[in-house]
Amino acid sequence: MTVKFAPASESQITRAIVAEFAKEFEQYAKTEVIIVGGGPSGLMAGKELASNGVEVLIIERNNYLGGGFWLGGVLMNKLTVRSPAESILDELGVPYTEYSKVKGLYVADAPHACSKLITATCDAGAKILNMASLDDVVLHNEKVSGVVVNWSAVSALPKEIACVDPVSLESKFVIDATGHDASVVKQLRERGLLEIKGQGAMWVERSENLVVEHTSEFYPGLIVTGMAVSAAYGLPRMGPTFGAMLMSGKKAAEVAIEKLRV
Ligand code: 48F
Repeated sequence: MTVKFAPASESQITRAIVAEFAKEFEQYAKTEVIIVGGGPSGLMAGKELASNGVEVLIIERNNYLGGGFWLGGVLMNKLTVRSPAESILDELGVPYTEYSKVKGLYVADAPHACSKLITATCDAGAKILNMASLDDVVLHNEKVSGVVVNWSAVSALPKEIACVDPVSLESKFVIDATGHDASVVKQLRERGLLEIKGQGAMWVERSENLVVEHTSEFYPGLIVTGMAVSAAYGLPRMGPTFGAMLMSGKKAAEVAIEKLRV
């Protein structure tokens, strides 16, 4: 097979990357919703917001999206969801089977599910800033009004050469989807603005319901979703099952949409 690629020089390729990145970064320096964390809850929230016409930017410290959604438990790449969350797998077009010994417990291929969720979120129009880590929050009149971010690589540099100032991005709402870390919530705790309980011990039967129930605006301007909800409210952990992550992401988007309408 002979292929003749379109002509483009090295510098033209560099310019294309810089121009497109700068255009998007400039536009999203001020946006409606910023989601910190691109795991299952953050991606789901991003998909729902973008498909409802909300301008949304997801900030992810890794170069890849998906968080803990690439695997089930330890090294096994089968993930579980409990009814009624299989409806979200249907929505994403992810195949699954019901585990023969437990009614309402479904198993899917984690790489397949994760790729489908990432695709759906990007297709819906959510924008991604990866390799960027939360450094701080923007706080205007006691309301979270954006985030301060730095390139993730900066934190890996020795302190004596890491004098790199971060930049700020403004938004009407920030969603903490950073999982067990609850990084955004912890920024407010460090300033003495709120107390958090820290995650409780494992109890899957209670945890999933409680995470969805407690997905809410935790501080003015800051909505929590996924395992960040557990850390913020001191709820039990749930281990390798993901229904509550997906449903909590959906609810976080609904909370933001309702508040944006006010
Ligand atoms: O950890 P993660 O998958 O959070 P989640 O959406 O889902 C939790 C489950 O994976 C699992 C569980 C229940 O099933 O217990 O653990 O709540 O995804 C969190 C994402 O946030 C990124 C991190 O790299 C991951 O992709 N993240 C965490 N801290 C920061 C961050 C930060 N400071 N800045 C940017 N991204």
